Amino acid sequence: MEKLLKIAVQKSGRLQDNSLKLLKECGLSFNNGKNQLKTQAFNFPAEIYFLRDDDIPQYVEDRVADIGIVGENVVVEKEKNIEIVERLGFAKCRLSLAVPKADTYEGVSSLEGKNIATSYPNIIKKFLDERGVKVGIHEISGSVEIAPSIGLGAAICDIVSTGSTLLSNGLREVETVMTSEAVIVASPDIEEEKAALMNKLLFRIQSVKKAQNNKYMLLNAPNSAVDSIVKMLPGMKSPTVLPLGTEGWSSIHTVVDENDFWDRIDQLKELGAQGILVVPIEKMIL
Ligand code: PRT
Ligand code: ZN
Repeated sequence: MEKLLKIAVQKSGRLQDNSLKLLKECGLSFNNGKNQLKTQAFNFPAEIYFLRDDDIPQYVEDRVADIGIVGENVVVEKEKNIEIVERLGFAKCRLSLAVPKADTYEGVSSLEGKNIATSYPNIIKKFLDERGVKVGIHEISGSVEIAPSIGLGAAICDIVSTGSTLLSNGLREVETVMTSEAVIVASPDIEEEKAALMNKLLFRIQSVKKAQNNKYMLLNAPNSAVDSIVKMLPGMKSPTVLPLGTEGWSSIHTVVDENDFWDRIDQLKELGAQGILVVPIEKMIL
């Protein structure tokens, strides 16, 4: 029987939508019924397991799952024998220390001897040990932000994204302990056949990621400006230049980096470009 790549994703929560979207963009098609715990892809030798995110590192270490999609914060906290094989760029957040707004804070030493409420005991302990600060750790699994107000700790260490949860609980972020994003993890001892399937999937993921960071750009320009425009738009090899129906004009097609296309557009307009279209790319194979 053909081997299946067993992929663990979060059953429900912040990672689920983007994890499934990514697998679908990589060409995997599968049914994911609401209460399903396991499903098989129709067109790729893969099986998808729906699990609590906290359990994914253990399952991957035990090779119950071959790979998993999980937050880096959970990977670091769980300290399992697994490795990050790809960073996915979604579910970005940071793990931070926060104290009640009115409390004085003059660096981590202000926490000496105090209790910290957190769902990330290993990470925060290591962070403070390295800085020579001794604290008590009060491990709680949720609603960490209310801990100081009910006497469960002088500070908290929790995930922050916009910061509005801290604000509405009267807390102030004082240290970033780590930054995080969704990642793919695998066992360092993954078997050869599974590794081959994993690499096939990773190649597709990289193509999807590249496409997301790039845009396809089309524009019209007077022939006198084509050379200058081509010089500033390297594209994948070099831009495509096609004559337009209107005498003396050309159409230029190229790929631009998402991060700098606004800057490019200003320069292009100065050079006489018109009718600039920027469209998404679905996949990009270099
Ligand atoms: O049920 P299961 O155990 O699978 O899920 P979960 O409840 O443990 O995790 P979930 O779905 O909340 O988060 C999964 C992962 O998403 C986390 O491990 C992070 O890697 C990532 N992530 C990204 C976040 C956030 N952003 C986030 N904002 N995880 C949690 N939060 C929470 C945070 O705990 C706090 O309560 O949102 C609140 C803060 O948000 P802001 O925007 O108010 O700062
Ligand atoms: Zn969880």
